Amino acid sequence: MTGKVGNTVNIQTKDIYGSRSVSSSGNGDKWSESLQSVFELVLESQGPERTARLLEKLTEKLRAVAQETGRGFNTPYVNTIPPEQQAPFPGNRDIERRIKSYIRWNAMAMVVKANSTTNVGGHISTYASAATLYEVAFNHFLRGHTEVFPGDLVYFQGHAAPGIYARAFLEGRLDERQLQNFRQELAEGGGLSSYPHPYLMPEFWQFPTVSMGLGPILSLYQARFNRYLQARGLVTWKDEPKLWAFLGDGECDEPETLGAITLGARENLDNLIWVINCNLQRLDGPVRGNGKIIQELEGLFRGAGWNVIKVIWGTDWDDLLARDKSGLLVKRMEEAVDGDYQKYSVEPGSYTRKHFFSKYPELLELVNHLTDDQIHKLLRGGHDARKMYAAYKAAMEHKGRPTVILAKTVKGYGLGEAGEGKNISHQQKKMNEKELREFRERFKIPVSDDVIAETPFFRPGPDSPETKYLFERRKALGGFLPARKVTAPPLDVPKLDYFAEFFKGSTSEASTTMAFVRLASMLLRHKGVGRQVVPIIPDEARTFGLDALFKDIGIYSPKGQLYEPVDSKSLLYYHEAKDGQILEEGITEVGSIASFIAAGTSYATHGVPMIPFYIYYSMFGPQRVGDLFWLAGDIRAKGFLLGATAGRTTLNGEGLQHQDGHSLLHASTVPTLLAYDPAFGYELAVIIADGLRRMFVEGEDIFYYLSLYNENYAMPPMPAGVEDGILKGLYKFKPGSDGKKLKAHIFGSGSIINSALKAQEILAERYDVSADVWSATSYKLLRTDALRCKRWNMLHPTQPPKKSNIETLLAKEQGVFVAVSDNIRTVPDQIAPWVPGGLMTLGTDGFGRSDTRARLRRFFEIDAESTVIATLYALAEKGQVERSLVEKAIKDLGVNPEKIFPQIV
Ligand SMILES: Cc1ncc(C[n+]2csc(CCOP(=O)(O)OP(=O)(O)O)c2C)c(N)n1
Ligand SMILES: [Mg+2]
Repeated sequence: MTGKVGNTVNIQTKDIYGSRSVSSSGNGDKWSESLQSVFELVLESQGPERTARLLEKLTEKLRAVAQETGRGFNTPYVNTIPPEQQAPFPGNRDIERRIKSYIRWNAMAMVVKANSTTNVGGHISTYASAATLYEVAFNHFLRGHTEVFPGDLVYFQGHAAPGIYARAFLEGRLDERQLQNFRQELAEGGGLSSYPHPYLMPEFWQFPTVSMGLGPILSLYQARFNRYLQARGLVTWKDEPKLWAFLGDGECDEPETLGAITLGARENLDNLIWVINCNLQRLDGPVRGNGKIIQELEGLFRGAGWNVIKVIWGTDWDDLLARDKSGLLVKRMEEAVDGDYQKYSVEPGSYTRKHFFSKYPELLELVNHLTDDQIHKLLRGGHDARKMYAAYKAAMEHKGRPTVILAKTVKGYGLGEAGEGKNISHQQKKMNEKELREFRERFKIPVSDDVIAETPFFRPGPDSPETKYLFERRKALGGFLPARKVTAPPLDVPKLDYFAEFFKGSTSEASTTMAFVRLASMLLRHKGVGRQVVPIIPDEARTFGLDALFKDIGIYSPKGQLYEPVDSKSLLYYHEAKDGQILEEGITEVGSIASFIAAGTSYATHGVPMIPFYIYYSMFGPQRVGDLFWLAGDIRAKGFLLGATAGRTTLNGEGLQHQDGHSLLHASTVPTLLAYDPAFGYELAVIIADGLRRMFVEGEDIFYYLSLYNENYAMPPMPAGVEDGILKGLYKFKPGSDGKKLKAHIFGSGSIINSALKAQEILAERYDVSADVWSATSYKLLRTDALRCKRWNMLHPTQPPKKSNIETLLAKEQGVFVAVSDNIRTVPDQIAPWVPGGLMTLGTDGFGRSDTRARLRRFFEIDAESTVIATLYALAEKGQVERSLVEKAIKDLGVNPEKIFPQIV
C-alpha cells in the first residue's frame, strides 16, 4: 500500500509539472512522456469534453488513494501564459519605460513634497509597485470616451491615486499647482483629493475605491448593470466597454471583494477584468507570509468560474525555466512562501542565491552565469511590460467569463532603502536626499543635484518623443482617462397630479409600504420614465408585496427562464426574462446597494439616467452596509432607498435583530441623502414626485431615504397647502379642538403618528388640552436648514437675522411641544434647539423585543397613553398644570411608573 501511495505521489507530481516533471525514481521524464502521448491520443479520438470527464474521473481515483492532492483548483506557481503563447509587445519599450519613470518620479515627488511642509500623508509604495500594471493598460488597452464608444470603466486602486495624477500631469490635464496641492484641497486655488472621489473631483474621478473592497464589488455589479442596460435596449453599443478594476492583494481579505465573485461567472461577465496587484504586502506586513496569496486567489477565482491569468515571473525567468529539465525550479518556486519572496526583494542577490537557488545543486548551477546583481534584478511578472501586455490581451479576448489577472510585484518597487519590499513601505511618505538621488539614478530622471532636495516635478517638453508617444497612444485609444462626463438629458418625470389618487385618501386600511407599491406600479407605467425605473430587491419582494410586479415586468436574468416555474399556473408567477426590469439580487444587501449605485450613476457613467428604487428591510440598510451609503453620496448617486419594515415597534414580532429605530439617524449622516419618515400615502407621493424633479430634471446630485412601515390604517386625504411643509420636514396635519384651557403640539412621524392622533383625543376629552398634531416628515432637513441659518446669522451678526423653517413654522404657536417617534429619541431631538420652550421627546431607545405592537409601544413609551403623560408632564414643567395631575394620569391610563428604561447604558 505504501509503495502504491508513493507511486501515486510521483504520478501526481509529474501530472502537475508536465514536461518539467520531477520524480524520486529518476525516470520522471519517461513517465511524463508516456502520459502525454496517452493524453494526446485520448484527446484526438474523444474530443476535449470527454477527455476532461475522463481526467476528472482519474483525479477522483487519485484523491481516493492519496487522500488529498493538496492542489484544489491550482496550477503550478508559474505564468499561465507560456512564452511560446505570449502575444508580442507592440509598443516602444524604451519610450514607455521613460514615460513610466517620469510618472513614478512625479507620483513620489507629490507625496514627498506635500509631507515636507505638512502632515497630510499620501502613499508612494502602492503606485510604485503598480506602475507597469497601469502604464501598459494606459498605453494599449484602456479606451476613452468618444462619440461612438462610451469608454471603458476603470476602478483605480485608491492608494495608487498619486500615479494617476502624475500621468494626468504628463498629459497636461493637471498643472503643477494642482500636484503641489496634493491632499490640500482647501489651499488657495484648490488641490487634489487624497483618493478617487467623484464628489470632490467630479470631472476627473468616476469611481470611489479607497474603502477597501468597495471598488471590486461595485465593478462586479456595474459590469452586470451594463449587461442589463443592453438587454433592456436602453443602450446599444457597437463595442461593449470593458470594466477594469485594479485592486490590492490585501484588499482581497475584505468580504466585499470576494464575496460575490460567483456572479461574474454565473452571468458570463466577460466585460470584466480584475487586475490584482500581488505585491505580497498590505499595510502592516505580508498578506500571506506563510503561504501564497497568488495561489490562494487562483483557487478561489477558478472555483468561482473565472478565467485566471497568473503573471508571476518576468521574461528573465523564461530562460531559466526553459533550461531547467529537472523540474526543480518550479518545485523551488512552489516551496518558497510569500514571506521568503518578500525577503528576496529586500536582500541582495547573494541572499537569493544562497537561500533560494542553492537548496538544490542543480538550481545553483542554473544561475551560475548570473551575478548577484543580476539575480537581484530578475524581474517579477508585474514589472514586466511584455508579460503584462500578453495577459491584458488574453483577458480582452477571453469570452464567456470574467478574467482576473494575478500580477506579482514588489511593494515600493524602486524605492530602494527608503522602503522597497519593507514592512514599513506602505507608510513611507518621506525620502532623504540620498534616497532621492538613488531613485533618480535608477529611473534616469533628468533632475539636477542642486534642486533634487526640492523634489521638483518633471514633465518632458511638448515635442519630446515621450509626450508625442503618450498623446499618440491616448488618441488611438479614444482620449484620456479617468474622466467623468455628465451628458444625461433631463427626464420627462410625472408631475405631482399624476399621483392624484393618493390625495383623496382611502377608507380601506393600507400601509405606507402598500402605498409605495401602488406608486411604483404607477411609475412603471408612466410613459416618460417607466422604462427608466429599476426596482431592486434583496429577496424580500413578497414581504413588501412587490411580487405582484414579477409577472408584469419580469426579473432580469441573462439566461431568461430555462425552467417552468412551480407557480406557472398562478396569475403572479415567478417570471425571469432576458429583458426583465427587476433586479432580484438574492440575499445580499451589499450587492443590492452596489446595483443601486450602478443604476443611480448611470446618468454620469453612460449618459442614460436610470431611477433606482431599492427596497429592503430597513434594519439591514446603513447599519449593515453604511460604507456603501456613504460611497453613494461620494459617487453622486441618485435614486430612492426605501427602508421598509421600519420602526422598532411597528415591525412587531421579529425582535431585536430586525426592529430598526435608528436608520434615519444613520441616513442623516450622509451629506447628500435626504432622509424622510412619511406617515401617509400622499406624503410619499409628494416626496417622490419632487425627488424625481430635483434629481432628474434639475440635475441635483442627491438621493433619498424613505422609511416605509407595514402597519395598516386608513390613509387620510391630503389637507390643502401642505406640500411645501411635507418637503421641508414639518406641517400641521390635524389642529386640536378649540375652546380648551391648555395648548400643546405633538409631532408624529411614520405610522406612530397614530399615537399622536389618539393622544390628541384623550388630551381633549380627559385633560382639557387642545393638541395640534403635526406630521414631521424629516427632522434631518429641518435641522440642516436651522443650522444653516444659525451659522449665517453668526457670521453676519449685524444684518437682519434669517429665520429657519422650523422657527418660522413654530413662531406663533403657544403651548408645549412633544415629539413621538418609532425611532430613537435622537431622531426628533435633532430639532430641539429651535423648538420654543424645548422639546419633550418620546422614542424607542434600546433593543427591540418580539411582542405585539400594543405591548411594544407601551414598553418603549410611545403609545397614545405615554404620549398623553409626556404632554401633561411638559405642561407641568411649565407650571401650567399641577404635577399631581400627571401622577393621576399615570394611574388612570394604567402606566407602570417603575417599569424599566430600555436603553441600557
Ligand atoms: C475598509 C478599509 N480598511 C482599511 C483601510 C486602510 N488601508 C489602506 S491601504 C491598506 C493596505 C492595502 O493593502 P493592499 O490591498 O495589499 O494594497 P497595496 O498598497 O499593497 O497595493 C489598508 C489596510 C482602508 N483603506 N479601507
Ligand atoms: Mg498589497
